[in-house]
Amino acid sequence: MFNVFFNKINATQIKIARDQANTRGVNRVVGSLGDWVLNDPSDFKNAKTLFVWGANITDAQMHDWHFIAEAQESGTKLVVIDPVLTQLAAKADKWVPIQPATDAALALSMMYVMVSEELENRPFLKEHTCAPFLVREDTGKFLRMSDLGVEPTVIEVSREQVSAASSSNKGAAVGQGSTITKIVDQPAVLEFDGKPVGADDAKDPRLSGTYNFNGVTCRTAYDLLVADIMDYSPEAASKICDIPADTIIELAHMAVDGPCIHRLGWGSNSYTNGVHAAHANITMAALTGQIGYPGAGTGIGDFKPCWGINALVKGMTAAKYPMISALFLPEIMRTGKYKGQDYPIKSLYVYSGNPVCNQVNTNEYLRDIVGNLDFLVVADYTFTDTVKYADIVLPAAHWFEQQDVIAISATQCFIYSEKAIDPLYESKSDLDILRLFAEKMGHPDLLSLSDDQYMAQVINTPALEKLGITWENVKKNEDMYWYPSKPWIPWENAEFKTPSGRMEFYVENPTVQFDMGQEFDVEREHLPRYFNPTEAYQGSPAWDKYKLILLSERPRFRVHSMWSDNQYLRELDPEPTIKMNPVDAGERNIADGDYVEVYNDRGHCVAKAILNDAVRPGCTVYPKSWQQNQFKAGSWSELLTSVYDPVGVNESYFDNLVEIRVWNEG
Ligand SMILES: Nc1nc2c(c(=O)[nH]1)N[C@H]1C(S)=C(S)[C@@H](COP(=O)(O)OP(=O)(O)OC[C@H]3O[C@@H](n4cnc5c(=O)[nH]c(N)nc54)[C@H](O)[C@@H]3O)O[C@H]1N2
Ligand SMILES: Nc1nc2c(c(=O)[nH]1)N[C@H]1C(S)=C(S)[C@@H](COP(=O)(O)OP(=O)(O)OC[C@H]3O[C@@H](n4cnc5c(=O)[nH]c(N)nc54)[C@H](O)[C@@H]3O)O[C@H]1N2
Ligand SMILES: [Mo]
Repeated sequence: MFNVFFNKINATQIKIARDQANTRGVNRVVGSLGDWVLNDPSDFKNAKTLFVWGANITDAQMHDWHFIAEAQESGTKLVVIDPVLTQLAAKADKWVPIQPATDAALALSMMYVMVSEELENRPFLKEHTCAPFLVREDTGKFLRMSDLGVEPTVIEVSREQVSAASSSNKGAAVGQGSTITKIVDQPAVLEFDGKPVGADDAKDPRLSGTYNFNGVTCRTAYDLLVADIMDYSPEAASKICDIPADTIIELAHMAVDGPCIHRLGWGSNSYTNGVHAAHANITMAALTGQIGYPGAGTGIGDFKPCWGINALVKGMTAAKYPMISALFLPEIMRTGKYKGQDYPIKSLYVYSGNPVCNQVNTNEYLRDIVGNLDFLVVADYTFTDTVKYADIVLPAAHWFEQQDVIAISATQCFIYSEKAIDPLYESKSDLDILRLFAEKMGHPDLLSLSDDQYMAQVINTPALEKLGITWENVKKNEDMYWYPSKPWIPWENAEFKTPSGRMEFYVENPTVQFDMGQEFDVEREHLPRYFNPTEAYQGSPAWDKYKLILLSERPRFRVHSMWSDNQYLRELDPEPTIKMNPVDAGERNIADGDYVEVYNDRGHCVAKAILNDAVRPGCTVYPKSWQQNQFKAGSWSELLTSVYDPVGVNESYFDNLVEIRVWNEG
């Protein structure tokens, strides 16, 4: 409904810049079935080992925890890679307290062990990955059969075939109608006898080898990967990751002895090298072949694509202006320009978000964005940090005050959320608010259907009706599953959504997660690599003044800032706190329970110190999303950098250094 309204009035929409780096790193290797997909958690028990990289499932994905507990009971080993001894890490068979922002180095080193001990899965590499593809040294692109004088073939495939089987994803699709014309120009590989042939025609392609094409050296993608990996012996990576070399070797052996699942959270995602951590991780699956069958997979979260919903409700028109990433907004507001053109943004409508509390660099946000607006409107049902700066506050109805359907992707389920009471006082549902706007802004018929009619338009599609799911049935049954028969496993039969249909750990044409014309180093992006993040490492430019890495955790008793004003929950969790290692506290004469000031060049805040060995020395952790009026001074987001990686276009919540000192009121 927001799209219907905003597109009609030619508004520019803001693209959130979170949870993006992981997505880029994984999807550029396997293609996309949607963001953040992984084997259904009920499949975890089929894994011999479950690796959890940077996720705190007991606190942040509570609905998944019992699946892990049950998997452990049935023999699955749990390995948790996290700088903090979280609740989840405490339950693990093995906790690996990694130095922050070094996950890519660990994964590269695990691959070093696999390759040097010849543990890699060669049949899988040859058949289902780009490993044997020849890469041209001059262009960085795959050598194609057309380079060798073989005419591309043109094939016709039916549209149904395309959607049914992702293997027919090979080649570029053109045209409309019931069939699609595909031009297939195969990447060249070296056949066992050394002759170049099309990848899918080779009997036994070589993983290693060099080919001279008119004076241009071409090497296999596998050789290029191995050359990269060779810098990361367990001894070398041990220094970067602060993990014993023996542990790295042990982890590599566990990762080879499958089936195993690697579940990535948002830990490594929150640094400017996060894309490569995810890219390195999924490349391990290319080496082991452990993906796409029960107990085997690599991915983020546990989302499943929610197929069959219709987004084109009555009144929907195309957007006139492209979306803008939240991370580009400060610059656009400072200069009034976007891509060299005048782009004067005068007003901002905020709903279902609390950016002053949750986005990075609050002082910049307030100065450059809020400070350059003529008009800020916020629709919310609580008095948030963002509401404080609004010119007009619209009291939105709570979800208890309206009916809705929640498509819970994690559980493959539509849940009917019934209206409990009528909206109190002047509050209105978001849709009713938009209806009033539309009327006053000259579009009285824009949102003319009833709430029920819109719901029916969204849900009553042929695809869902086949499963017996209709709006009427969802209302009656209260919850309905769209995948009732078996746990979902992405990439079954090793059919990937890349141009070649294989895992392309060598990325031929790197692209950015959100394109606003920004420049990036294409050469760096072809393969997974380790490099320093921006700030959160010893020796970074900020290191002279600030020596503690600032991490956050999900608040146990809130969802972000939601429920922060709930008095019962505040009895359990009354005020902002920060955990630090007793060694770091001792050096700063900080005692348990002291109020401390956490600060850097960007801002500061005051919180209660909790001394805790669970945090690595050099790291600190705070539960996120307290609101400004709950601090004695400042707020967490003031401390966070707005620097971002142009490829991931993601907020860097953990890529920050701070110092901490005892705070005396006044
Ligand atoms: N209770 C509650 N649950 C929530 C939310 C909430 O607000 N409250 N928010 C929800 C949302 S929107 C999201 S996106 C998810 C995110 O949930 P998670 O995926 O769990 O993400 P984070 O809490 O950001 O961080 C996960 C872990 O990464 C670790 N970490 C930090 N740096 C690194 C690193 O360099 N390497 C590794 N390996 N680990 C690192 C942190 O110590 C932390 O334990 O949680 C959701 N669940
Ligand atoms: N330091 C740090 N900061 C982070 C992160 C981190 O790891 N560390 N993680 C980031 C991540 S992953 C996320 S997802 C963001 C979350 O950031 P936000 O999306 O800003 O999270 P919330 O605080 O949940 O804000 C939701 C707001 O919408 C309101 N609301 C709820 N339902 C409705 C509705 O139906 N209509 C309207 N109009 N309003 C409604 C709520 O009252 C609340 O004020 O935080 C990010 N910020
Ligand atoms: Mo999130």
